[in-house]
Amino acid sequence: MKMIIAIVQSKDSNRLRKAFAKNHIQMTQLSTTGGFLREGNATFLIGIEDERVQDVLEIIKKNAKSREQYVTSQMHMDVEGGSAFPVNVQIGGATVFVMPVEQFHKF
Ligand code: 2BA
Repeated sequence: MKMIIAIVQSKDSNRLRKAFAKNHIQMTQLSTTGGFLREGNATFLIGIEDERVQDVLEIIKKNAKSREQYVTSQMHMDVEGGSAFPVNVQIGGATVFVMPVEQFHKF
């Protein structure tokens, strides 16, 4: 079994949640905040059998879009002493971690 952690943009989260439901993939959705932009994003926790990992990755790939965004990053403001200027960043589609699960219990 694997634990997949997928961070996607909030804009894609509804579509992705529906795709997981349609494919009978159990998951937990968390409302999270990106450390750089400090904007809301969504993190999905998906515990899944090894043989279905590829299916899950395909679903994420299909439903999470990459976007370019001009932002006035709070981090730049912090680091550079308040001089806010816009930077162009490419966000997503998805940042995905796949980890082995040592044990899985439901009590
Ligand atoms: P944020 O930390 O808000 O980052 C949003 C986007 O800003 C990133 O997109 C990246 O293109 C850019 N970015 C991040 N740090 C930067 C920096 N120091 N200088 C210039 N640009 C920077 P993604 O790479 O697609 O990441 C999207 C979100 O995924 C991130 O939101 C964060 O919440 C999460 N993430 C990305 N890499 C991660 C990692 N290694 N560990 C944990 N979470 C991660």
